[in-house]
Amino acid sequence: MGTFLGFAVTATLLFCMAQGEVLFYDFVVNETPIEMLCETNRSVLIVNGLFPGPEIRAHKGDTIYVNVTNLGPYGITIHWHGVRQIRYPWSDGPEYVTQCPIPTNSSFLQKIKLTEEEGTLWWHAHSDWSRATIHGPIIILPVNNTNYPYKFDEQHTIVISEWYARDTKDIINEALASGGDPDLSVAYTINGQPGDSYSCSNGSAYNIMVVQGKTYLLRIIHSGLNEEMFFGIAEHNLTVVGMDGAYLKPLNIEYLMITPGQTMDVLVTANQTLGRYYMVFSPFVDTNAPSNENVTRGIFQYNGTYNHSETPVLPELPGFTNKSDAGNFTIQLRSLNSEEHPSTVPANITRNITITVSVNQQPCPANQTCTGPDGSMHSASLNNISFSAPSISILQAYYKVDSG
Ligand SMILES: [Cu+2]
Repeated sequence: MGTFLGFAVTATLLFCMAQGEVLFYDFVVNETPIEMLCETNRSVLIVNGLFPGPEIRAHKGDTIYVNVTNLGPYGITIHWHGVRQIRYPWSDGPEYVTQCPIPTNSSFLQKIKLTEEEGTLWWHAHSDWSRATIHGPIIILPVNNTNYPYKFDEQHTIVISEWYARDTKDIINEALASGGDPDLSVAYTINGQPGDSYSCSNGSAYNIMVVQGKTYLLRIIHSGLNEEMFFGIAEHNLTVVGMDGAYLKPLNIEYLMITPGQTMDVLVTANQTLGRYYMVFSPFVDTNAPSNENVTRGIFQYNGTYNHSETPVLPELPGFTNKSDAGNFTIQLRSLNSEEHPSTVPANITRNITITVSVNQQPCPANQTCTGPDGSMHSASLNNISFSAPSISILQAYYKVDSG
């Protein structure tokens, strides 16, 4: 009887976990004026008037419906980055791959099926470079009655973004037409704030107020398009405990390196003298391509009585081109692989696939001027095959069109 009851209880628990809650969100995409770097009335495409956009907060196993209304001037889609969308690819977001863009002045109900993900992920537009300003966090909490595999007192979300001086659709369209390098970003921002290393941004750096002795979970999301970034907080060690919606073996380090699209969950304990300490994102550049070598700074600020007007302490981060420090960080990352959070990577390899990613040069078409290397056009490829988006969704065509 005891065994039978035990089985019944376990089965019920599993059933509850698999079901999860159903949550609803409304996203309205619209051109909205934003104040940034001395400019006060430039409009950019954002969601619900927010940059970064609104947070989705759910539990593992929940199902989320997001009604996306596009009031912008061109079609967009929203992608749920890192959500596996197991057996439900229909509203995953990549434009012309799983769905067509949502046209101007219309809505589409997108479904997000959370299954194995737990930790921090993010959502972003998946049309051209619209993701530069259309993005926000997805926070996935442990199922009720289960715990984080680590302890903390408070949590904060940190979204690092790249800011461009012009409309990002114009930038990418011009680069594609000319075959040259797209414009560089002009600033990096932490939660929409470039911080005090830029003019016009004094006094508006992103601040985390901390209490001595407490431990903070920082959910870091790199929503940028191009540059990898080093991150550190002056005089504080970081413990990386999660990445891309999965737990890691705790890794204690002085700095981390995060790539565009990645998310990292990091613990930091306020265990230093009362004061103000810079948290800095600084680019890591491993190619000869031009890059924005600015940094962005926020402040990790202790509560209490001390001289608040003293300049905050700066962290020592690896230099822009320091490949070995970048590699030394990445090579230490390991999945948690505990009893509660097993690693389910297949161990029996039956087939090897080699994929070569390259940026090639194509000859400039006749009667055209190209601005790529030696007057050519840049052209990216996988195994020397390039891709240009069709005008219908590949997934829908595959399932719903008989021929052609
Ligand atoms: Cu993505």
